[in-house]
Amino acid sequence: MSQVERTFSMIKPDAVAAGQAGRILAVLEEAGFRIAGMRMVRMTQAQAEGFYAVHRERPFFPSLIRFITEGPVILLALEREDAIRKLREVMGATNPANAAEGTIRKQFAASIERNCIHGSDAPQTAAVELAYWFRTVDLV
Ligand code: FUP
Repeated sequence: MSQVERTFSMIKPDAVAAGQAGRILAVLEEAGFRIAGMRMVRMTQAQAEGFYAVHRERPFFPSLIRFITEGPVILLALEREDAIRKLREVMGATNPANAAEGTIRKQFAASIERNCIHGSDAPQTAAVELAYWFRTVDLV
């Protein structure tokens, strides 16, 4: 049985700068996600490096940090039945070239790096990422 859970999402700087944040939020709401927390931040280098720490040895890490700090992002705590799996489904594949029709990345993303949205990939990651950006008492 699926149950209501929370996941972490982020509308990335490319989509915010392109004025696509509202349309992405509409897709998420239409997919049944309830917004339990929302905040706009311009990440510092240190915040970005901490958030993406699992990728720090990867060749794309410096470029990823440059991208994610280039402008503001919208941090989201999203709630739904089976939220983690469902968010990954509506986001589409990491590389928009491989993303299915109708997914957010297919519609709005330009490349594997500038891919418009983040979503936690597992319950443990969701817990860590939510706690990184939101205080539990601020989620409604
Ligand atoms: P995802 O969970 O779909 O966001 O994808 P990953 O965890 O594999 O990657 C995290 C982020 O690293 C991606 F959103 C974009 C970036 N990335 C690159 O820039 N280049 C790559 O080759 C792979 C990932």
